[in-house]
Amino acid sequence: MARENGDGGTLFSVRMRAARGGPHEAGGRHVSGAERLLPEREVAAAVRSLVRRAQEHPLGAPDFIQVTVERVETEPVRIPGLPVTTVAASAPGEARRVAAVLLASAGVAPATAARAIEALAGGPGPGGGTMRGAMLMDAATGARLEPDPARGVRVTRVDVAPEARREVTRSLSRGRLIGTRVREALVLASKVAWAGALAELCWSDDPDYTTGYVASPAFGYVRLTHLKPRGTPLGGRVFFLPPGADPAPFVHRLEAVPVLLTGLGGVRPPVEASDFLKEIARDAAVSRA
Ligand code: WAQ
Ligand code: MG
Repeated sequence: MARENGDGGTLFSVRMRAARGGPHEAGGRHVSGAERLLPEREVAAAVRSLVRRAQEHPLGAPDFIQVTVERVETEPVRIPGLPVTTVAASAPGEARRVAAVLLASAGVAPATAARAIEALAGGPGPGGGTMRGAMLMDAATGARLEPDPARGVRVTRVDVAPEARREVTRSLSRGRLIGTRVREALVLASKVAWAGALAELCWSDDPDYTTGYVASPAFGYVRLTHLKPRGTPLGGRVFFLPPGADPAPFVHRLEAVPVLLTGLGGVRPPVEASDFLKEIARDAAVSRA
């Protein structure tokens, strides 16, 4: 039975994926993807805008675009968004040091964090390409747990709640975070944290987008400038699971349970990487005391 959301209408999941050189499952390179969760009256406009986004992608025009529109049959879970911090790093070396420290503080073993960074830098897909979805890693052992290592796990059925959009846009633009990219990444990361990941690591496969992030329920969504070198077409996402966790229920939550963000956890002014590292060390000393 379809349920009404707070906005009075049935929700639809709208998903787009685009590839070049054939469909993904025939070996095409992933170009662009996106997911929305919307009231019915907004579906047609969203489809148009996602098709246009795929066609105008900086990685080059796709020759395969698939858009799926599907009614969501269950009531969405409403969750708050993660708080946002921006850490200004000077180069990938420094940004990745901060990422490693944050991942360790969230319970990811240092060797696992190093393996994740290497996988993203080298191309996480089989043969060193990109993936359409995310890798899953056991935080302790670094073992890859995604059922399909070529595709990865795709987070879908998530969006900002219609009634929270205005406030989310306002908070992000007050923090000088304009555009859909940051918002979509924050929405995704908030669902991943809610679903039970200890942490997430991400940077884009878009050659010119070099800011990435580490997120966790413990410290929120921490953006890191220069997490990847400019010009490389490799990137992706890693979701770290608690040691020994079964990936199946986690994947089910990410793909099948509809989630709406009810707001944002705050946006902090940017902080220099060196100051941020001191801050983390201080907090760690306090919690040990
Ligand atoms: N579920 C799982 N993995 C995904 C999804 C999804 N819905 N969407 C993208 N990915 C994976 C996939 O492997 C992509 O190749 C990779 O992530 C990168 O996707 O605060 O733009 O859309 O300034 O290129 C982060 C920082 C930007 C934003 C990330 O990723 C900020 C970005 P992209
Ligand atoms: Mg991309």
